[in-house]
Amino acid sequence: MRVAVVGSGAMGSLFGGLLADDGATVTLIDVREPHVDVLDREGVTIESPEGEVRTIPVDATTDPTDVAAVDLAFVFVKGVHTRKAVADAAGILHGATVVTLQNGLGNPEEIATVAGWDAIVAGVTAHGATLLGPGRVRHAGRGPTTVGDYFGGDDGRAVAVADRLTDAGIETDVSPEIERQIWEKVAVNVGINAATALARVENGRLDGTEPGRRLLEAAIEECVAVAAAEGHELRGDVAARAREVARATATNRSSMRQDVEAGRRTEIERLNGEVVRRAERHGLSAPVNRTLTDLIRLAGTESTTPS
Ligand code: KPL
Repeated sequence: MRVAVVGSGAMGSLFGGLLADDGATVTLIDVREPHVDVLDREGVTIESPEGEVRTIPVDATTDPTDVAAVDLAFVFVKGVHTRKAVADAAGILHGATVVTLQNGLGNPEEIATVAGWDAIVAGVTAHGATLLGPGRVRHAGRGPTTVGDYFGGDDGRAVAVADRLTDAGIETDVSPEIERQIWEKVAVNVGINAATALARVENGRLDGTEPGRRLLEAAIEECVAVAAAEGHELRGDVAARAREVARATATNRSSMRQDVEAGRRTEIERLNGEVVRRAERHGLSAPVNRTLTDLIRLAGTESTTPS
């Protein structure tokens, strides 16, 4: 099987490397030249959660037009880059099953405009990975991965993707309600990421302090209302689940905090910003998410006038 990974940072390199180790012919695509040089020359080096290190041969390039047609493509760029990345990789995506496990809302829709609606398998993953340096990834933790045929149809493609990933050591199941599961992950990120980025605190402070809990719960309440307006009743007490995640990752710096501190663009427009836009469409208001979004726009490298 020929596989391409569009956006081969930590997660893309990890998934691509594990698939290559399982016998797939994998090309990793990324914009970072030093990273791509090492990947192409030496392969991808993965440190497992148990500390075992191995190097797996892969092809790598910065130019997606270099890559011949594939059977399976993963899009792992950050949501702010999806539109451009899939436009640049259009030649690879045509005819392939295209998988997105990216954070936030709106990625499947953007990818589908290039790859076609039937091609999209979307999902969520709890695997964690960190890029240690060019060509080198730490597989920080394992967790469940769930995929589904995002725009309906039968489960054929999602089942095939789940089987392929599971064979490669990435335990994956298939859900008929994948959009709701994506919303449930989004709600956790909406509750934790922007607040920790703005207050420059570790995740645990959101559960461990009164203002932290208030902010988390208010942002999530608005998110849950928007999901319901879109036909997705999120299960159980979503805020309690997010507080559990904050406790479980108490000493982590959230990804958005890391982005703000490093001067990188954040995922705010795919998370809280998207909640605000969708709230407006449904005649709802989302003042907490609007404020969090505007503060991140002010603090970071975002456009202050997003479309
Ligand atoms: O997914 C995360 C992120 O930082 O993006 C959480 C769950 C908040 C862990 O840090």
